Amino acid sequence: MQITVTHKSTDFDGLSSIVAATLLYPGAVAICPRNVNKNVQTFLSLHKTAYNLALEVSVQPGEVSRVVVCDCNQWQQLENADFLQQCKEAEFILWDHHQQATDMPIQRQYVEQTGATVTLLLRHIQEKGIAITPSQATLFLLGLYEDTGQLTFSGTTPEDIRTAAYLVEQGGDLEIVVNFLHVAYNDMQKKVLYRLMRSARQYQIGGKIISVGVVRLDQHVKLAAVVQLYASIVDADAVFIVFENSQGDYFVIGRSRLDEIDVRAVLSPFGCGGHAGAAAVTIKKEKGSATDIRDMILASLHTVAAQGPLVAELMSSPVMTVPPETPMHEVRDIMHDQQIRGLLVGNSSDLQGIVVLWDLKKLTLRKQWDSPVKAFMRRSVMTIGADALVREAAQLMVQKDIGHLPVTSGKEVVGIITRTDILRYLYGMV
Ligand SMILES: [Mn+2]
Repeated sequence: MQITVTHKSTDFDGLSSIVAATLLYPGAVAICPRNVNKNVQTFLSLHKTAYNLALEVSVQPGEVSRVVVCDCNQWQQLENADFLQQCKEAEFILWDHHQQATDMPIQRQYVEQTGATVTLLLRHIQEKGIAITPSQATLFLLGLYEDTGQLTFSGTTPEDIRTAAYLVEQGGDLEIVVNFLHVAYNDMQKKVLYRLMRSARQYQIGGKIISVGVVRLDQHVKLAAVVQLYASIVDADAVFIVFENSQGDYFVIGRSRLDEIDVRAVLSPFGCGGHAGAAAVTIKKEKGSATDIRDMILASLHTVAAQGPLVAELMSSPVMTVPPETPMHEVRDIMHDQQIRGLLVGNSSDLQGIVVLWDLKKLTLRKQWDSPVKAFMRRSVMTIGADALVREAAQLMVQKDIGHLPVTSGKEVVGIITRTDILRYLYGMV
């Protein structure tokens, strides 16, 4: 007998992966854990018979010839771990998109960083020309959409998006998908959300908005959905919530919507599993108080956020300046000849102002072109340190709506960084 298995607290990616795996391994039976997420439970109560699922393995361990593990790679995540560990004759195969090393005796593995595990399985299903039914396509689409936040999470790959198109072509029903992805929040979840709204604090780290909160819980609550909702309400780039249970242990959930904030890296000092965009970790109370844990997360955030190119690496240097008495027609000619959109006024140790191409548009009278630049320049000039991160410069430009930032080292102006430099950086061209 061949079986396909997935993690407890089964989500749609886990469920769709064990069903997809039965297509790749004909004759295999998908074993659905008893402990599944609420929306998966609701879906199954209506669709159970549409898929060939079993709730338990009906044979002896010695009769299992193959175990296909999907969407998880640790023994402790599996419901039937004890049984499976006795399947000494079985070939173990892993299909997964998580990156941490497995502790199972895997003989063959298909592990890649796709947005959902089911994408990997569907690549092979398509290559082999195996047909899928509309109800299978709908389930697979649910798995794909849930794990990629409807194709919006930063871990979503082009292949995930192509796979979504393929599933819709095969009859995947988007209306059903949206119906089951929508989660209704229960009273306890709402309470946790209110507490989060009141207690979590916003920090600005490396130019990003990070929200960190501590909440005490006295009963079991499904937290991931609450944290997700909280993150979208407060509009933070990343959130980390420390939940303390009645025994004093902690459960930390991190969510990020930016590549630069890898929540798994931030939580890695605690031995965390998960993805760059979504990770969670259990921490024993011996590690310290809830505020100690929060401070450790903040310290780790500073280390992770401190990574990235510096303004000094991207700025133009040396920087061109003109004296305040320079007539505007000369300023215009310099900008034209040098193909620059902004010019600093004063000198490198005494910055007096800045004039940008836009300011020239205000000049309508002929005699204005003979007036000195000091009459038209902007006097309050925002600057940034050469040792700041490029992404901090980007943040400042967006906040203040400016296109040029003179770069300082001590009191000296040592360069300039422009909107164009930032765009080249953001699009990965440097
Ligand atoms: Mn998954």
